[in-house]
Amino acid sequence: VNEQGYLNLCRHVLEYGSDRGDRTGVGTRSIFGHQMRFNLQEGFPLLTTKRVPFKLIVSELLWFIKGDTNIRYLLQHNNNIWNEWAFKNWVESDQYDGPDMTDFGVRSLQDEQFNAQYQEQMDQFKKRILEDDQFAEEFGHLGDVYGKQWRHWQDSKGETIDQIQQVIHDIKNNPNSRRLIVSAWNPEDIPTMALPPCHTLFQFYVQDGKLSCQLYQRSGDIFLGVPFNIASYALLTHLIAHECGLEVGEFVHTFGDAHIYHNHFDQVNEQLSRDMKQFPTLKLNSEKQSIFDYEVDDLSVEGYNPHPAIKAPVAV
Ligand code: UFP
Repeated sequence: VNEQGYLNLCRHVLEYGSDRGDRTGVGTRSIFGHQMRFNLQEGFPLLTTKRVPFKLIVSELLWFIKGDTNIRYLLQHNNNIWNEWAFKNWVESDQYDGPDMTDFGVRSLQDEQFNAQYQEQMDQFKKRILEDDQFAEEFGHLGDVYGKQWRHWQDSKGETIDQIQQVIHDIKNNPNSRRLIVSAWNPEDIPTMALPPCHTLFQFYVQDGKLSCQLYQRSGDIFLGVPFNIASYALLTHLIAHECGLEVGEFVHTFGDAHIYHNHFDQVNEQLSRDMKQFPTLKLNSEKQSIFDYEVDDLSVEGYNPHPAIKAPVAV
């Protein structure tokens, strides 16, 4: 129950994982293949052994659901989680003429002077995205990330497929289907994506009036990314269940490479030393029916009394 499954995963990886190099240069301890289950009837799976920022999960999910791939909407909601990926495109472009930002992710952790420069460039970048339409159009885009694949998958005839609309239609009309799938993994688009999708594919299952969802996540940063991913898919399941007149069932979270970055070990141990509390309850604005109609303020959690947040550097 609760987040025990998550805490067990942390312990398991620390104890039995293999130390590996990785794309970011930070290094991880990792396992391949794992599954956790959350019964959504027992509360909303927002971790309590550290605070997880629910509002950021809401604005990111609504951004995916809108089919938006530009960070401007996120910045308008004070959500900074995708900034580094857009910033990378900007500083690598011909138009950027500021100080050299090569490998800013690793360097900003190691070099304080560089970090100050980086923060300054990032602040200017965010300001321009918010204030300058043309700049936002050009540099706020992350390429063909989730929003594009979920809502506007480009087919070979030049038409687009709305996978979300389609899966909702199928859940309502053919709940026994074994084909209730949304795929974000589009091999043709991988080269133009800021980050190839970590949550690769998900499938729904309807039984006894309850909607369950299983996610296949190819790569999971257990400390920073996964707590977000759990809450995000739990929320998506609630929204789709509500629209389809179903109760929520389980969220099944399946992993490929599940890893803890070497510079997150202290934080994970701190988290493991804490007692878990009751999961909160999700509140939806009951006037909204379609998942396409929600605004950030329509969604909240009640009874969330977590331990304090724990900071850790993001590997970019
Ligand atoms: N990551 C997550 N969840 C996400 C997301 C990213 O855990 O939703 F967008 C992590 C996984 C990995 C890194 O540590 O980001 C992506 O790197 P790679 O593409 O090399 O797997």
